[in-house]
Amino acid sequence: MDASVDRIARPWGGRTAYARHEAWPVRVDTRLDDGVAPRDVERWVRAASILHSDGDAMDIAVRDGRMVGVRGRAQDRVNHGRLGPKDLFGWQANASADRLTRPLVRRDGRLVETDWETAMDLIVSRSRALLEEKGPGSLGFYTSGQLYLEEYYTLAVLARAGIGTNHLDGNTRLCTATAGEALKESFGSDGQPGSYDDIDHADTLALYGHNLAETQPVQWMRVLDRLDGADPPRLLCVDPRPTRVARAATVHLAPRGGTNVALLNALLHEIIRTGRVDHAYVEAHTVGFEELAARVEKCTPAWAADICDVPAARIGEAAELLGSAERLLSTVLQGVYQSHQATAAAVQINNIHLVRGMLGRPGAGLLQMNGQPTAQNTRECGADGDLPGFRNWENDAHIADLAAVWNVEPDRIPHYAPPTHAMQMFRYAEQGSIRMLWISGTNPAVSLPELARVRSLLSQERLFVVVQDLFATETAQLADVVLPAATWGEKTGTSTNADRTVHLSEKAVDPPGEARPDLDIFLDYARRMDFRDKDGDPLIPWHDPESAFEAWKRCSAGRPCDYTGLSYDKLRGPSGIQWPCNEDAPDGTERLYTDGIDWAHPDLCESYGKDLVTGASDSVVEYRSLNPDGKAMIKAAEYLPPHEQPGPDHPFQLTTGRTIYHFHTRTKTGRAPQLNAAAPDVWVEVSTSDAAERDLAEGDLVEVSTPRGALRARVRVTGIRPGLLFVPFHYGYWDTPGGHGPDADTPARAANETTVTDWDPASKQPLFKTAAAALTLVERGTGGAAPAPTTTASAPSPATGVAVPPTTGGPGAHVTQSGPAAWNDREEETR
Ligand SMILES: Nc1nc2c(c(=O)[nH]1)N[C@H]1C(S)=C(S)[C@@H](COP(=O)(O)OP(=O)(O)OC[C@H]3O[C@@H](n4cnc5c(=O)[nH]c(N)nc54)[C@H](O)[C@@H]3O)O[C@H]1N2
Ligand SMILES: Nc1nc2c(c(=O)[nH]1)N[C@H]1C(S)=C(S)[C@@H](COP(=O)(O)OP(=O)(O)OC[C@H]3O[C@@H](n4cnc5c(=O)[nH]c(N)nc54)[C@H](O)[C@@H]3O)O[C@H]1N2
Ligand SMILES: [Mo]
Repeated sequence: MDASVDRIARPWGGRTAYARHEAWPVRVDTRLDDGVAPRDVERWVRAASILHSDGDAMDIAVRDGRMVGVRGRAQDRVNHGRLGPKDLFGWQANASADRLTRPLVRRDGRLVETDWETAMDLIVSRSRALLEEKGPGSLGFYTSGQLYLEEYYTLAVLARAGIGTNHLDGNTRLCTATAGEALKESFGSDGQPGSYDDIDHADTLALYGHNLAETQPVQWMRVLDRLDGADPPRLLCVDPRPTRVARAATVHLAPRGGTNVALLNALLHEIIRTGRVDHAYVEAHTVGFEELAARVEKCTPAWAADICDVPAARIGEAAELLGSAERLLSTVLQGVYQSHQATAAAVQINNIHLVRGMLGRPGAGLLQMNGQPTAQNTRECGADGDLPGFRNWENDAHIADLAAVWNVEPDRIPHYAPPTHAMQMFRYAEQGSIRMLWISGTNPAVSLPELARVRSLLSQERLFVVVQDLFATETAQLADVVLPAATWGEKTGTSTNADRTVHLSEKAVDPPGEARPDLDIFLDYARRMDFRDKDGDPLIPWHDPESAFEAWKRCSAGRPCDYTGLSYDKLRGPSGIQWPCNEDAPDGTERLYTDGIDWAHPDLCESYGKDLVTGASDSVVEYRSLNPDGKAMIKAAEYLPPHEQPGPDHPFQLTTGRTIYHFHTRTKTGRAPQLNAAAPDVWVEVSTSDAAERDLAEGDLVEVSTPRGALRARVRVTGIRPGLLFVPFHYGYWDTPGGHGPDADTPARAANETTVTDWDPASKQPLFKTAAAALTLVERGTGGAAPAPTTTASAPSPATGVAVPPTTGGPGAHVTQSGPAAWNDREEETR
């Protein structure tokens, strides 16, 4: 039976309950343009979503050379046919009239249209001049977590072995650097241990700083379906906001911002104290337990209760859930990775799994999540601060191996220091040692911390900025050359989601105007630069997505992320295959570490590790003595208070993040009418008690300020923890009168006007979740509600008694849903 549902008002659709250990039922979500019926669709083209890390498989409906809709793929292992609101509506932005269709170059201070020849010539001549005058270190590349594997790999080869620069990183630094680092610290190498299928088997789910309901709505549907079925899992949520996850939780802890390590140390203390350690597992597969036991010995729930402002009894209940679990699945995301002591905290969650032996079995899994759709590929291809194939930059054998794959001398690949991290690259650009910065698929003028500084450093005369994007973003407007890119649906490539599932997305329609796939742009640049290998042959001999994929397979051979068993043809078969996929595992690999730890041996590991608190690197000698046999490493960390604490001038804590309806800087979702209507402008979440104390009400206009800057937003009074403010970071300036930044006509509204330039010592991930802020009234509301959704964590607190109109998407928001469409209270409870 098909049902039609407003999927803006009901983002998760109807329930298909299932029991533990059963297969998650299929439900196919389809949205077609108004007036288009399924029989009107000429072709369905295979793709996977690129608006989160879930990797939801979907087919694109094409008619008359245009996209007219999308449909979830029933057979896919990830989504079993379901799609989230952004998947259902976001694709409409592709056809937006303001897409970039021609290259732009800056002349007399203004960006003007030009042809590809002129634009590429300019980039190539600047690159050559800089190489000659200042050397490879004067060029930097800042890329994305939203391109395809083939594009990152090509960029990594051209930057590392072509130019020979160490300055290549992704916006994944802002996103999943901590996931990668935490996996390296505990397991010696990146590589996600768990699988989404663990949701089907777990008896306990623990979500740390992860608003799964809004940021991976399809896996949240899976959790909701299990909660409605037989033998439902117990749920632990650690988040200071009343997210949907928090509301469905068995135990919800809402700690003070930046205190994750204190809380986790107390949870570990309790697990050890109550005798829940799997000593056989610890003995067989780990090193470092004694140090952990000593470190957390004094970290009682009462101790943590003071620091975290969470009742000690509640911490005890949470520890009891974790300690009594027989199959525990944990997920971790930005409430940990972008908060204070990010890596130290993420590693303590690994430690819970190691001491409890909760790895490598169905339901016993760990997901150090990704956020962006292809962040995993950025990391494995070495387009961020890693080397391709998770090779270790400090291990000469790994460099020699990579050099052999590329047929270059090893000294051609910079490995004198760790690959430069993004925050450092922007510092180099500010100071003038980087003179050309090529930015692809990211919008740092909205997404980096401390925007006034970012705008000013990108505007410097001496810095040559290339921006490759779909739209004239805030960043593009500061560029010297803008290259119009083709995107999802207009180009072919592979992407790997957070649970190592590889999907192929194929070209469905032509890109607008002269826009070109990112791969073609990088290949064109490499050809013009005439990069050669050591035999004088082209360094990059591949010429299209499939040949790039084949080249990557050779680079991945024998590494943890082994793709050698995959091919485009195979990816057109059963939908979604998890790496490693090779001769030994031709159908892919559901879980890592089913039989001990594979990649932590000193000769194999990706990193020799760091001190979690200071970030100081360990040497190979230290690593060999700590972990000669390549076991998992249990690393302890002491809690330290956040650097920026509330005080008299800035009495609040400020955190930032997401809502279900928007993706990042809204370049796509802001151009999809249903999504934009659901959350049209910025707001600030204030607790009921803080609002009462300061005489603030729903809809009041306030200023949120920190030592860096300020923004203006309307108040939404919610059940957020008292003392904490939350601002969504989606709202920049492209759709304001100013166009690119705050000015006389455009009040500041981007969250990152206020965030701090500070990062985790180990992962170098910036701190978007911990700052101190002040709140002042600018203007009383006129009775209208804040422009914030009511279906989500930002739902108004019932305690205020203020009537706020519910979020709906109107007629265009209806989606068909095949299969049973049961509704339950959990769904309706929000208003
Ligand atoms: N709708 C939507 N989905 C997305 C995206 C999007 O933009 N929109 N982006 C994708 C990307 S790239 C990413 S990285 C993911 C991010 O996905 P999430 O990490 O789930 O999203 P956030 O809203 O950034 O942060 C999650 C939660 O962290 C909590 N938090 C803040 N500070 C702390 C703290 O100190 N401790 C703890 N325990 N929690 C804290 C916040 O209250 C928030 O609810 O989402 C992906 N999916
Ligand atoms: N305050 C605060 N700041 C944050 C965060 C937070 O929680 N709080 N989260 C951080 C995180 S986790 C992330 S991931 C970042 C995201 O930050 P950004 O990466 O800056 O955000 P996006 O809006 O996704 O930018 C992607 C850009 O790429 C373009 N694009 C899309 N597809 C393609 C393509 O195929 N090719 C090309 N060339 N361009 C394309 C889009 O139009 C867009 O301009 O923000 C970070 N910043
Ligand atoms: Mo992210």
